[in-house]
Amino acid sequence: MRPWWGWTCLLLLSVALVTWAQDKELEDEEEDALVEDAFDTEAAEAENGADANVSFQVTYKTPVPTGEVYFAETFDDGSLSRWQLSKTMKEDADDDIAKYDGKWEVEALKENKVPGDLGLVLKSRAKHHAIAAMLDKPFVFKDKPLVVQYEVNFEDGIDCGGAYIKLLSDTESLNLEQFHDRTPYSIMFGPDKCGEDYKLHFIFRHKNPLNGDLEEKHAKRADVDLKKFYSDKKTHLYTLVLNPDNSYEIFIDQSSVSKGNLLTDVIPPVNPPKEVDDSKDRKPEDWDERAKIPDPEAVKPDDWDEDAPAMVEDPNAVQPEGWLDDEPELVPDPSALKPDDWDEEMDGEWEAPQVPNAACAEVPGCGKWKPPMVNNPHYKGKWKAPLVDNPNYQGVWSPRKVTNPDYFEDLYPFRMSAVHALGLELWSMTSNIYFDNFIITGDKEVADRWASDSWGLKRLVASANEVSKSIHFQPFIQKNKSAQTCCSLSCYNNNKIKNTNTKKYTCMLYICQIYRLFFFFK
Ligand SMILES: [Ca+2]
Repeated sequence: MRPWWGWTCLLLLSVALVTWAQDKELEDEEEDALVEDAFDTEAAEAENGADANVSFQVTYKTPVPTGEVYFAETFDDGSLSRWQLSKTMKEDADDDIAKYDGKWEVEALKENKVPGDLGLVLKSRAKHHAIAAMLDKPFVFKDKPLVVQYEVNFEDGIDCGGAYIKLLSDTESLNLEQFHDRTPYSIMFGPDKCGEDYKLHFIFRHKNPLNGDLEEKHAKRADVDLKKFYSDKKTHLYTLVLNPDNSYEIFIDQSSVSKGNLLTDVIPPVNPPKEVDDSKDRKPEDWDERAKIPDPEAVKPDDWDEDAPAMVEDPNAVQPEGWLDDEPELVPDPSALKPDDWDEEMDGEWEAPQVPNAACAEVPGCGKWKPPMVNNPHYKGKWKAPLVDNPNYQGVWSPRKVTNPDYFEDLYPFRMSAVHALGLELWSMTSNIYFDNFIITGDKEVADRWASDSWGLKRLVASANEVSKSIHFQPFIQKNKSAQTCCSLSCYNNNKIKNTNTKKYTCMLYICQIYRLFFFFK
């Protein structure tokens, strides 16, 4: 039975919320639209008796990029028409697994579905997968940043496998039917995990201006624990921003996790050292690398006995009483009989096997008694002179430096090979890796707006479902607009508190807590 004050509280709080909402215009129009859409959809579905397992739903519209993009893909039309499955074989792999025959599907998320939203899902376990699509136009690394962003959800967790993408170089031989592990790429970016090694790759291929060789350069590791992103079965957003000034920054869920510079924060470095060791230089034979030497003036003390043994018989030991010096520990078995087939000529003289002497069973011991051995207090071992600083020490030798014949200086590694396709070439021991909302643009704001229209909705739905599950107030929500509006906004604001109205957030959170209490006592 509900206490009367509960209803009063609810009524007052609802009125307060409505009044407050009328007085204050919401600052973020997008949030408003989202939440109102959420309510409208919810109400409509409640009327239609729609799926009650989805406690929060939003009106989903396939996002449309708002600025110049080189590639954008939502998969929401259910087709892979712009994508090409690889028809080739992986090099250097056993024949039975060399084919890129892993299956891809376009389907909805397994958990926290957003109706109308589909993604690309890697379906096969322990198979090679390869799929790629051409960009609308090549991205040429000149004066615009490269922004590449996409979503990953490890729907079944991840044991060992990758979810990274490759931006394929714009070469004459680029043929997506032949996409494989050696297809030239300019950038590789995204999650990868095996065992306890959690990686977020950012690798680019740099062309040596002297000889044209391409070498992989690996950015330093991210500054955060990646495990939570790969194991929580939620959809996470991965963003790489690469700027013409060679700086780069990597984001997960729009929070920076790593940043650096292509000239200073990659391994191996883009530019080789100006000088290198002279391979012809040899260490002089008389080069003295001994920092310490035995003191040449030290003398062995006269009383130092190098021959004293380390162990001696214990001088204090006393033979235990009852010890039988004249009895052997083993005696011939008196009950043993010579076997009938024993041939003394062939087998030698027969002897009974030895058994423990019965006379020794009740006494401390038999045979000749010896005192136990103990450490010798006079033992000193071989005398060695103490070590002193070597006056002739010359330090550790190293060869002289000479000018590096392979030296070059490339101050613009950003200007890498243009990219013309986006490919996923992956192996995984866990299936159901979900990808969605790929975008390549020259403007981070375009990627951010795209994210708020796509990934932001997914996160809102997932967070709202989580709250709904945790406080069991789904039936209540379906009856009460204020509670849903309140809690949806609170959840949505939870991650945006720094950018939104703190007072509004605090108020809503407070009201939500009251609702929680209300249901606790219900
Ligand atoms: Ca989608």
